Amino acid sequence: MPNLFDPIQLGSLTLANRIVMAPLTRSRSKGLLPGEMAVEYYRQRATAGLIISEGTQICPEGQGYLDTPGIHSREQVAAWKRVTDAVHAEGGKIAAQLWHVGRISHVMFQPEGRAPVSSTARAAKGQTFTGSGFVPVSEPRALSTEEIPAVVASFARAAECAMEAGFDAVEVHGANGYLLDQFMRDSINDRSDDYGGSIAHRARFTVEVMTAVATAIGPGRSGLRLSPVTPSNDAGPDSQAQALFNHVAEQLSPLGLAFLHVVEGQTGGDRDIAPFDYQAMRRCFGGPWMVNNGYTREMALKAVAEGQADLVAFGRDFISNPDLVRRLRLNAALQPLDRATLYGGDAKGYTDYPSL
Ligand code: 8OZ
Repeated sequence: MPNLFDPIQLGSLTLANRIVMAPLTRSRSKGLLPGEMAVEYYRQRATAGLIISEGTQICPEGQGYLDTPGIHSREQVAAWKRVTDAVHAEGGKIAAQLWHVGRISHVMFQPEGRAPVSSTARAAKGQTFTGSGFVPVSEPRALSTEEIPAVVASFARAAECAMEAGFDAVEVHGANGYLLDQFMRDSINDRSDDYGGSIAHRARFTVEVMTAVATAIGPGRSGLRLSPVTPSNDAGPDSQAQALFNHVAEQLSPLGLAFLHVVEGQTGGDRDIAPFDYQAMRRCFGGPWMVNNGYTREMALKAVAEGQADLVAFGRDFISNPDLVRRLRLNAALQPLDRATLYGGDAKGYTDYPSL
C-alpha cells in the first residue's frame, strides 16, 4: 500500500515524501523580491516532499496584491536563487507557483496605472489587499485575441526564469478565480472568439499555457493547480463544471505533466460546497494527482493508502508548523495558526513558529 511518508517520483523529480507545502501568499516581499526572511521561512519548511512557493507574478500585469514576489526580472531571479539554494541545502525540493491574477487587481499595481487584463471587461465583486487595507478590485479590460499569445509566452518565460532561479519545477496557478479560471468558467468568460463560448474554447488558454510551459522547461517539471468549484474571487460556478474540468484534464493528459493539483471544494473552506467527482477528473488526466483543502493527518494517510491521491498539500498547517512532516509522522500536536499575521508584517507569524 502506498504511504504518505514514502518517496515518490513526480515527473523529473524524486520527492522524499508525499506531503506538499501548498502555495501560500504572505505579502512580505518588499520591492517584489523575496528577502532574507523568505529564505529562512522556506528553509524551515524544507522537509516537505515538495514546497510550492507562494504565487509569483509572471509579468508586471500579473500582480494583484501588495508585496507579492515576481519571477520575471533578473533581480527577482537572483533573489529566488537564495531561497532555492537554502531549500536544496536542507535536502528539499521547491516549485515556483506562476501567477497571473487577471482582473483580481487594482490599477495601483498595474504598469502606468492601466486597467488589469482579463477574459472579460466585467469587474469582479471582490477586494484586494493594498497598502491602505482591502479595496475593491478595478474594472478590467478584455484581452484581444491577438494579445493572448504574448500572455502565454510570459508564462513560458517565467517558467524559464524559475529554472534559472534553481526551482525544481513550476506550478501554474489555474485556480481561485485568477486569469486561467477567468477564461475557463462560463460565469466569467463572455468572449465570442476562439477563447470563449464552448468548453473547448474556454479551456484553450489553459491548455496553451501548459503546452508552452512544458515545451519551455519540460513536462516533467510542469504542474498545474485547479479549483473546479471554489467561489474564490467572485468565480461563479461554471454551468457544467464537471464537463469543463474533465475536458481540461483530458486535454492535458498527453502532455505528461508532473502533476495536477486540485483544490477540493471551497479554497480554505467548505469541502462540500458543490458536488464534484474528482476521481472522474483524475481518470481523464491519468497522471500524478495532488489533493488539497483541509486535510487532516487521518484524511491524508487514508487518501494516499487507498489510492485516491498520490500527494497531499497542506497550507495553513505548514504556516504554523515548519516541521509538519515530522509532526505528522509522530502524530504530534499541531500548533494553531495566527490569522492576524497571515499577510504582510515581519517575522512574527512567519519565521517564528517553533519546531518540536
Ligand atoms: C490569499 C490572499 C491573496 C492571494 C489564492 C494567491 O487564493 C491566492 C491568495 C490567497 O490563490
